[in-house]
Amino acid sequence: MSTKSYKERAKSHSSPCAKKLLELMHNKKTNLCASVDVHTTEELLSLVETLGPHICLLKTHVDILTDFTYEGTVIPLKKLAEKHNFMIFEDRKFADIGNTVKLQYASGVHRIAEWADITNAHGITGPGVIAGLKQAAEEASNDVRGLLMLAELSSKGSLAYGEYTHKVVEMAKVDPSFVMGFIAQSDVGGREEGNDWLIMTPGVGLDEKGDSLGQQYRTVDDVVSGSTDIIIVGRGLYGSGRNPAVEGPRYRKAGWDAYIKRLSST
Ligand code: 5BU
Repeated sequence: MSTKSYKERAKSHSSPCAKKLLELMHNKKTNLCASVDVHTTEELLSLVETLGPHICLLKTHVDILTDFTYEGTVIPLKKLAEKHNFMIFEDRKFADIGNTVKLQYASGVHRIAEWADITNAHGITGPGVIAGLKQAAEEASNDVRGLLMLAELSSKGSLAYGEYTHKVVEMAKVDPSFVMGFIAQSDVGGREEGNDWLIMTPGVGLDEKGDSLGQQYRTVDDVVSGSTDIIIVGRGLYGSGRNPAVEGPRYRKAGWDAYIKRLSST
């Protein structure tokens, strides 16, 4: 777990993308990432307009959208990101050989490398996945790009633990300027060489314990007092019966208070 402030960590981070995100978090006073999994661009943009002021990061799954277009979806999303000052993380979970992920990241209808500040990948295929994605990022955009490696998952029965998690953390060390951290549920380590990995944690909910398809929720305090730098919250913000205008500030406050508590406990 890092006990330093986001501001301090921004100064010395090896990843330009992590630096940018940490500065944003410090300035905006939020460690909340909203995960907005909806069917239409209209729903997405409307939720982002409401949640935008409270988040440091928006997590998307653009392959869920039935009406995705670059012009109709990405351009307005980027405008909202500028207006409300947040970054964008496409949760694509790449998992193929380097050459294929390079093509998938840059091409197709989504052209993720052109617009998403951050994406993520499984380590199952080996370090070529990192090299392939990095090449695509460099060719597609002059903006900073960051990669999160999937070290642990929130779902029941996940096979990503123990030796597998350890090997993914070792793999990340091949490129600490592009790999900015991990999707994880705990402090996965790997800081011995001075790498200051960011830990982002999904499966966070203040009211539910899980869903009927294996999702497991932990509280904001539980994860942030452990090692989580950024909380990823989806249905807790906009699920049925929830008012995003109320839940946005509620999760933001919970996340920030837990971070301040962690800082003052050191
Ligand atoms: P939820 O509505 O808060 O359950 O949504 C969680 C989001 O995080 C959803 O988009 C998942 O795809 C994503 N997720 C996750 O829940 N657990 C994981 O371990 C990983 C991603 Br990796």
